[in-house]
Amino acid sequence: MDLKSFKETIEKASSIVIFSHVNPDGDTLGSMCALYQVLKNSFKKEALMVTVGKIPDIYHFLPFIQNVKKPEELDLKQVFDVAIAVDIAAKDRMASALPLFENAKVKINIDHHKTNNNYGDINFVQADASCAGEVLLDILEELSLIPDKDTAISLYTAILTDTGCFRFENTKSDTLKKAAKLIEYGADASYVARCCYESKPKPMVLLQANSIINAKFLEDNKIAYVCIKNSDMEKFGAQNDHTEGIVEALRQINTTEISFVLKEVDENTTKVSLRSKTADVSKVASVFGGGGHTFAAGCTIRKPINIACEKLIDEVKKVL
Ligand SMILES: [Mn+2]
Repeated sequence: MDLKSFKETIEKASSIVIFSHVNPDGDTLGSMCALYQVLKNSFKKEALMVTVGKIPDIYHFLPFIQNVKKPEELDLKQVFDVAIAVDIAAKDRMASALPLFENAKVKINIDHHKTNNNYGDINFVQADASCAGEVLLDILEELSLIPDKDTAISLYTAILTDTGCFRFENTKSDTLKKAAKLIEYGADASYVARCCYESKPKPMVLLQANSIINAKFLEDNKIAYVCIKNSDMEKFGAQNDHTEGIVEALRQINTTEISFVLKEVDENTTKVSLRSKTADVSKVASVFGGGGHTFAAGCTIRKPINIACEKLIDEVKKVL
């Protein structure tokens, strides 16, 4: 039903905009680039791609990524026929680009977050899918559209990165079958892995090492966390996206049950990433207005980093 209206809506549209979430990752960018190309090749539609925040350098290999625009380059009063959000758990994750989504005549929501409240007119939300890329691949297959090589590379990137190289609990038999299909469609697995995991800028690696050295441990080492201040970032010449991977590195310790990273955005704003092995950290994130998955969640706390840290520790202890 939704699939039929999806197809008809796209066919009728004369203007389409695709959104990835703020501070984009491999899933949201890979899915967006894949969808862009499907619209171009199969529907003959030239869509606009939008993201807020820096695109991490490692994702510059994604086909068509250079076409992605920032909201400040656009007229936010424009009215598009169709707006499509990919990998966006909640509308506010579109940040300053949100007006473009809200103004659109038809809103489509393609996602895999269990906290997604079906905010679109047409919703494809599969909480059991490993990533938004998997949901998109399902849609393409239902429509009998075979991804070309570039589309396959983008979708494979979405699956590879959101499953942490097929290691996380969201890696199901179906996930591997889809990844295998994408390789058949032309995605080069070792090329994508090299781009995503062996192309880190030096400041990122040094910041990670420094963060691990400065990590703190609580509750018999069950909780591992680190506060990253702007002064740490400056010391290594690191950029915002260079904190990625630190929270997972802390979870790798055998005693860690819950890990989290607090990142100073400014004097009164702190960004938080949480990971766990068994505890539900999405509950912690939602206390502060954030969200995500059981074992991977995030939020922003409107407090200085030290105060945010104290409040967070209290909530983390509750779910331990
Ligand atoms: Mn995702």
